Amino acid sequence: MSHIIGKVVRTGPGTYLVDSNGDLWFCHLRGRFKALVEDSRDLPCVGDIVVLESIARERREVAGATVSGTAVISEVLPRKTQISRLSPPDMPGRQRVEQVLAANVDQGVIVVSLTIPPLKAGTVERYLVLCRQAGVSAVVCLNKIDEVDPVTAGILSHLIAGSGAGETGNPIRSAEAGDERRLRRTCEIVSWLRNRGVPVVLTSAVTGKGLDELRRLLSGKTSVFLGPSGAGKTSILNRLEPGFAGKTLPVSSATSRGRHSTTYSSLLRVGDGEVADIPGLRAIGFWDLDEEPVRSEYEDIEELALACKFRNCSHTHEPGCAVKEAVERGELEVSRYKRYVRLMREARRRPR
Ligand SMILES: Nc1nc2c(ncn2[C@@H]2O[C@H](COP(=O)(O)OP(=O)(O)OP(=O)(O)O)[C@@H](O)[C@H]2O)c(=O)[nH]1
Ligand SMILES: [Mg+2]
Ligand SMILES: [Zn+2]
Repeated sequence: MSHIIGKVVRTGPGTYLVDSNGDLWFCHLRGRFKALVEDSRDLPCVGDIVVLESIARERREVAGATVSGTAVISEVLPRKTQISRLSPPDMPGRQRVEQVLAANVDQGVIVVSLTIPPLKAGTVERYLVLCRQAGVSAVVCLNKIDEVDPVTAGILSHLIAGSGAGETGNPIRSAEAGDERRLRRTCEIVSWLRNRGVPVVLTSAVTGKGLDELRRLLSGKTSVFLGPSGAGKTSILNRLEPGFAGKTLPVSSATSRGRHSTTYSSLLRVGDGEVADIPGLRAIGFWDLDEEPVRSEYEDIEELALACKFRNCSHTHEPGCAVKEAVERGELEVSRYKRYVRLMREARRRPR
C-alpha cells in the first residue's frame, strides 16, 4: 500500500483527519508539498480529496477520534467547487490571501439568528453572493425561532408557506409595537428570499423545530454551514447528530456577538448527506469577486437599470439614473441600494 485517497474531514493547526473508506488517518503535509504550495488556496481544507503517503498503521486516539494510523498528504486533487473568501485583516502587514473555507460542497446553508446576534439583510445577501460566486445553491436557515414570540413565529411560518402578508389583513400590525420594526425587516428578508426561490427554513436547536425539514434539504448533498458566529450552526448539528459533540458557546451579552466557539472545520455525516461545520465568519471579504454574481443577486436593481440614460451607469452620480429615481420615489429600499453599490464597487476593484 504505497498511497491511498481520502477526504479531509477535520482540520487543525497543520494537521488533518482524513477519511478513507471509513478509516481515519491523522495527517500532516508532506514537506515537499508544503514547499510547493505558493498559495494558501492550494492547502487542503475540509471536503478536499487528497492523496496520502507514508502510511503507518497504529491504532490510537487523536482529539477524541480513533485513528488507524498516521500519514502525510502529498497532493490535493482538483476541486469540484470551492467557497473562498479574502482572509481577514487580522495581522497588520500580513498579506491578505484567498482562504478556501470548504471544498467540493454542493450547497451553502446560511444559518442566521432571528434574535441574537441580530438578523441583518446585508449579511444574508453577502452570503448569497458568496454561494453564487462559488456556483453552489443556497438555503437560508432562520434559527432560534424558540426565542421569537408565537405571533411573530406564526407570521413568519405563514410567509414561508407561501401566502403574502397582505392577504391576511397585514398581520404585522398585530405584533407588539416594539417588535414591529424588527418583524417588518425580517418579513422583508423572507419575502425577498421566497421571490428568489431560495428555500427558507425556521429552526430551533433547542426545541428541534424545523430540523426534519432541514434534514430533507441536506439529504443526498454535501453542504457547508455558513453564517455569523453565535447563529447556532454547531448547535443545530449537535441536535441533528448527537454524536458530533461540537463545542458551542453563548453569545456575549455585552456585544451580542458570538464568541467563535468553533475554531476548526469538520465534515460530518447527517443522514445520507454530509455537512461541513466551519468557524463563524466575522466579516465576508470577497476574493476576486466578479460583477456577475452581484448582478444576479440584485436582479430587481438590474431591471430598473434598463431605464437608465447611460448604458454603463454606475447609479451613483449620473443624470437620468432610473435606479436613483426609484430610491427617491421610495420604490427601492435605500439600504438595499447602498449595499448593491458597495458590492459592485468591491467587484470592480477586483485585481485582474
Ligand atoms: N434559544 C436558542 N439558542 C440557540 C439556538 N441555537 C444555538 N443557540 C445558542 O446560541 C449560542 C451559539 O451557538 P453555537 O452553536 O456555538 O453557534 P455557531 O454558529 O456554531 O458559532 P461559531 O462556532 O462561533 O461560528 C449557544 O449558546 C447556543 O446554545 C436556538 O435555536 N435557540
Ligand atoms: Mg460553531
Ligand atoms: Zn443608473
